[in-house]
This record gives sequence, C-alpha cells and structure tokens, in this order.
Amino acid sequence: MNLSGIIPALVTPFKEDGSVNYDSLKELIKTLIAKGVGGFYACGSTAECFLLTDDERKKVLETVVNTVDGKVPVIAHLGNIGTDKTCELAHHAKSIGACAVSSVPPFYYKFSFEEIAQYYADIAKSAPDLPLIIYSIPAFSGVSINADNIGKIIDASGAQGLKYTDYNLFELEKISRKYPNLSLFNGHDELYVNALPVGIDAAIGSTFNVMPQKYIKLKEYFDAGNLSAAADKQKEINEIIEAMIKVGVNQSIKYWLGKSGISCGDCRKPFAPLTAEQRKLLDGIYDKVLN
Ligand code: MN9
Repeated sequence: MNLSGIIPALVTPFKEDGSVNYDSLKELIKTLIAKGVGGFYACGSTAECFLLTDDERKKVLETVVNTVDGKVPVIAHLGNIGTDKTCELAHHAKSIGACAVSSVPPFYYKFSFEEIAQYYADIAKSAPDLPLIIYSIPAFSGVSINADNIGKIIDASGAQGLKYTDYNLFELEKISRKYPNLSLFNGHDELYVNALPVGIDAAIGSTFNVMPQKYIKLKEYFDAGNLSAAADKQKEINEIIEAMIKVGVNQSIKYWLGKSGISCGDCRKPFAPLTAEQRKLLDGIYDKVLN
C-alpha cells in the first residue's frame, strides 16, 4: 500500500445553517497539501460521519477526491452499522477514484466476531481492487480487535491495513510481529513518537487538520536518530492535545481552523457549541498550535 507520512482525518466544515461547507473543505485540503501531508482520510470519526446523511458522505468524498486531484492518496471511510449501506458507499468510493477503503467494525448490536469478519469480507467484495484498512477504535465501537482475533478478518477479507486508535501499544506490537505484511497506521496522535519504533507505515489523525507541521518535524527528528528532540516535540504536541480532549477534539479543531480563516462552524448536534470559557481556553494556546 502506497501510504506514508501524516494523513489528516478531515473534519467536515459546516455553515451557520448547518449544511456542509464544501468551500471551506476545499480550502482546508489545499492548505494541508501545501503543508506537506501524505494523504487524506475522508469521512471518518473526525468528519462526524455518523452525523452525516449518506448523500452528504458521498458528496464530501467526491469533494475530497476532486480537490486533491491525484496529488496524494485518499482513503474513504465507509463505516456503518449495516453491511448494505457500507457496501453501497464502497461501490461509490471505488467509482469516484478513492485509493483505499476503511471501516470501523459494525457496532451497537454486539455482533459476533464471525459476523464482523463477514462484514469486512462483504466490503472487500464491493470494492475488489481497493486495499481495505480495518479501523480499530474500541473506545467508540466497543469492539476489541487484537492479535488473537484480527486474523479472522484478514482471512475473510484480505484486509491489508489496520488503523489502530487504541492506547495499548503492546497489542499493536504483537499484531506487527504476527502480521508483518499488514500496513499499520497510528491512530492516537498523542502516541505518534511511541508508535514509530513499532514500525507503523503512516499516521492517520484528527489533530493533523491544525498542526501537521509539528508531526512532520517530529518524524524528521526520528528519522535522523534525534530521539530526544522527537520526544520533546511529542510533549509539546501532547500539552495541546490534553487541552483539546478536555474541550472536545473536533470542536477545538473547528474553532482553531475558524480563527485561521477557514470557517468550520460548530459540530452537529447532539454535540454542543463551545462555551465562552472553552473558547477562552483554546484562545490561550492558539499561538502554540501555529508554531
Ligand atoms: O483516529 C482520532 N480519533 C478520533 C483518530 O477522532 C476518535 C485521533 O486523532 C484522536 O482524535 C486524537 C486525540 O485522542 O489522537
């Protein structure tokens, strides 16, 4: 799989009336390409995918693919609770030129692992030539994907990658030893420096919408063997992420992008708009985000 570097999981900007702001999305993509990102992850958790209609998801993906115009790869997240909807999105992603597809496991009904593996097999059938990236985010999906069970998904679907949004790096390391050919994507931006030695291929994350330059620098330090500078960079980043988690990660990203001139509106309900106090906290560290 030809994916590397820092891959933002794009936010979905909204207008004041709540509709998708496609102009801001285009502007954000162009800005991030100019900053040197390695690709885009479209319609993921950060994009509020479960708060978008199916039509909006398709139109957002089309906007991303068209704006990127082949400059970097685009991964389409298709995740849905039902196989049919996911497969429809897979057909669409393939037809418009996405480079890879990805999905969280189906959730809520506590499907058996056999059912989950079949879900991925069905996606693979719907987009046969596209690499499939499993998206593990147990804190949100409630599904644990680990070294003991991931083989069932790989065997059923031929999945070639894993986006790993979990704090358990021992498990990631176990997966990397057991499946050396699986492409691994770091999912918790606050662990980037820790995941690099495990052998990740790239990082996919929300905070790259606002501060990709910090991670690009961190990777340069790491590649040059300057591990203490890389660790210091992560500390600088994590001070910011800690505040973002307190306020709401997507809310913080949208607020800062707005300050930088890319209007993103609020997150969709039931997410609440930021309070004056939360905005003040974010204003206080905005300069640190930009550096
Ligand atoms: O998968 C993102 N996860 C979610 C990527 O959006 C749930 C991460 O980039 C986190 O937002 C970030 C903060 O924990 O690492």
